[in-house]
Amino acid sequence: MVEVDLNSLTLAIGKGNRAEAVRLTKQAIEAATPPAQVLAAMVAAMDDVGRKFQCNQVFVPEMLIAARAMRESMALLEPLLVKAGIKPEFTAVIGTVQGDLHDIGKNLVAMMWKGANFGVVDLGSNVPAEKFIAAAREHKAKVVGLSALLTTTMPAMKQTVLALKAADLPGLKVVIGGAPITESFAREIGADGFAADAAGAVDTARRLVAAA
Ligand code: B1M
Repeated sequence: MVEVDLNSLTLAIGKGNRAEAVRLTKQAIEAATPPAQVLAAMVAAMDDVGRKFQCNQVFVPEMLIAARAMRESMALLEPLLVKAGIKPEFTAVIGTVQGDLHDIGKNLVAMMWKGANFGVVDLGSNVPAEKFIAAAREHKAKVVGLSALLTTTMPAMKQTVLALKAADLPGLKVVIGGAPITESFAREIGADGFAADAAGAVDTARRLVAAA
């Protein structure tokens, strides 16, 4: 069996080298590397890019090409993370709030929710509150998940939570997350739940729906 160097995968994504990232991801999958380990190597790349961005060592274009490499590698990993479900437990709507274009973490949560056998309606990024409300109503969702990566879009998250709570959607639970989001912010804006990462988002959604 081929020994896969996950550090090289981290480096390839960090440099935005898509071909190399895809090659190494395929190699890791063929070598039956646990998907969680492959994912951790990918996430480490984006953390590193973020640190370098803060120190002005890389700029937006570099972040963008790294994100593209990550997306292509994640597309290969997704089928392994998503177990084949026959009938979804319940439907969850997810999106990144208005003004925010970051979607990698949100995609991870969507992936994990699919893997947990939830039906997932992914609205993408830069989603206005009305779109969340319409989708929750149309799909009879039990959960709406909001993601925000910018401190400047936290007010849009608050506004979306308030709008969802004001809409006539009995029993709907709102789960929030993203790098600047905390448990106390979730309480402050009236969200039903918070998760620090994609795996936690599965537990939080399940717990809230079971308690409803
Ligand atoms: Co931007 N960016 N970015 N960016 N970017 C950050 C977030 C930043 C921290 C970088 C930095 O300064 N170190 C910084 C925000 C600072 C702040 O607000 N305090 C920043 C900035 C400033 C910006 C711009 C303003 C830059 C500019 O233009 N001057 C701009 C804003 C654009 C906009 O949104 N309007 C911008 C643009 C971009 C790109 C477009 C170039 C690109 C996004 C591409 C894309 O997503 N398709 C990008 C990227 C890639 C990043 C970093 C490098 C990586 C983000 C990422 O994908 N992380 C990021 C630095 C960093 O975070 N290290 C940065 C990996 C991902 C797996 O983690 O999304 O946190 P994350 O998700 C986690 C958890 O947060 C959680 O689960 C995931 C892990 O399991 N989670 C949830 C997320 N959503 C959840 C929902 C839940 C539960 C958990 O429930 C529903």
